[in-house]
Amino acid sequence: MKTRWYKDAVIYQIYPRSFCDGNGDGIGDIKGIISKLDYIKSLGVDAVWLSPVYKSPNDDNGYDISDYRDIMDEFGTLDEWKEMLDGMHARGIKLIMDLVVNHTSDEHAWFVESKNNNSEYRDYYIWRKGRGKNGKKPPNNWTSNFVGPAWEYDEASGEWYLHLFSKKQPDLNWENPKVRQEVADICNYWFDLGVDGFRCDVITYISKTDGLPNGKLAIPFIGWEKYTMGPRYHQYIHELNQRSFSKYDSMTVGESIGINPDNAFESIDESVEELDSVFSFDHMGVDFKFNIFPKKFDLKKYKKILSRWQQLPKTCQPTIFLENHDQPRSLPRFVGECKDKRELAGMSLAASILFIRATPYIYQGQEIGMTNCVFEDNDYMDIMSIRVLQTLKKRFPILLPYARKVLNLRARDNARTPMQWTGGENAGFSTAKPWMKVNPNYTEINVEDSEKRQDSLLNFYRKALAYRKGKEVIINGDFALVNPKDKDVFAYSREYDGKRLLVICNYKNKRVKFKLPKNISFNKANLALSNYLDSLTTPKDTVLREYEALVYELE
Ligand code: TEU
Ligand code: CA
Repeated sequence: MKTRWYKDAVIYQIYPRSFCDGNGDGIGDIKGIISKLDYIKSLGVDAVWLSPVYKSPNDDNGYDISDYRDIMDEFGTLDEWKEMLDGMHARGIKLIMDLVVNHTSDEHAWFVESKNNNSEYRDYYIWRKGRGKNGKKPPNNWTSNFVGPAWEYDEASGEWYLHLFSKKQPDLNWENPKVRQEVADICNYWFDLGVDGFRCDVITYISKTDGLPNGKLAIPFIGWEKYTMGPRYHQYIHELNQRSFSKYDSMTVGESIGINPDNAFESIDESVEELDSVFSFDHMGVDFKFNIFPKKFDLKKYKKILSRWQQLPKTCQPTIFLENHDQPRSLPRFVGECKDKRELAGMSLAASILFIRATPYIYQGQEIGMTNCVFEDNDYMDIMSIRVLQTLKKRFPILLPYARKVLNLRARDNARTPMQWTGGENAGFSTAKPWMKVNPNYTEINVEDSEKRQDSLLNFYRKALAYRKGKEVIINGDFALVNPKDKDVFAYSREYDGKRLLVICNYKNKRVKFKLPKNISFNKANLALSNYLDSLTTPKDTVLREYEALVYELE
């Protein structure tokens, strides 16, 4: 039975490698997570999305899985994982695991077997003959998301295998019914152990265009292909839903590149029985062209995109996130140089997303306002950053100075620096030298310090989450942008059954005018939440202070 609990849930994302090190080897682990369960509970979140913890050679930090039914040695054991799950459930926190099934690791037993031409596992992956004389050219022009061709040649069999990410992440062949049954079995294995749902990694990639035709080159130097939302995407996900997701009171969220408000209905409406929700990336593209090249953040555009998701029928559940392990930090990304107003800016961002109709995701460190980090070439640990730098050094060294700037802004490493727990050694993340650079601003930005101050961003998140809980107007209310053309202020109203909410958030580090539209009338107003001590108790035409955020209940 589906209770659709995710409609009133806030989900906290943990990137385990960087969350907390429990055994002093410099790498975050399950023991570390267990030690922070009370902290997670104290935030008021309802569930945790845990990035992959399965066995993996870590070419892509766990997104390359070599055994779907066991835990990575560096992270601990299955018994520790069970202890963690029990600890979460005991606190009323659900667990969403990461399901990475577009590809496996090349060290997965299936792929090792698959290298043998005559094995029944050959067809678990996508093997093709090459083009050109002797087949020494890749089967098509597709490029991997991590730079370079998406095909790797295998001498022994004289064929190529497809990998849309690193060559250590061969793509599974979903056309093979056995592969699809394996995936359902894996999901059921974890459901039976008690997990509450899955975040489905690059799930729209699973069905490839028939015949694997050449794709259009759309991103200079990097390429782009036609492999999202292939012809049997819906069929495969519906089948998985029937074999697994629908049998449990679960929730699923797809990482769904290619899904947008126009085609979302056929993917997430309750009637289609596929996924319960998706992450879309259209709002992450407002300040990065092709997801790579920085451009100026445009709040008007941003609001328009979010608002389009809000207009979907109530049987489609939107999601909202500002950060994850693949994105730079939201401070100062969406709010400009905030300097000494960093926490106020974080509050304005928080208030702007926490009261729309959506399941919000909060990424570790976002709740204390962790920021991007400055990296030298050798600091980068992410395979993507490393490959970009390597390729440029080899082939386009002239572009390096520009690329270094872009990389610093865009790198996934920005979100992966260790969680800043204290102002002490290694930010309290580990007693040993952490696996990757700690952001030097940990002396100033850390949980310990945030706990001490009533007016910290951390405590604002707590207040906001507590306020949100169980409010029909937030879960189900109609959404309308207020002053959509305003380029400084993100304001909106919600309405449900006569109850109204008005949210006003200044995204700028300056004072800006706010005009209350005529159609918003009320007899009584109650200021439910704000980030200044002396905010107006009744909304009216006013001048908002730097990053001022206001939430009103109207009657
Ligand atoms: O991400 C998919 C993906 O497309 C990103 O890696 C993208 O390339 C990145 O955001 C830069 O734009 C998922 C996981 O979230 C990511 O961590 C994995 O590396 C990737 O899949 C492969 O599993
Ligand atoms: Ca460890």
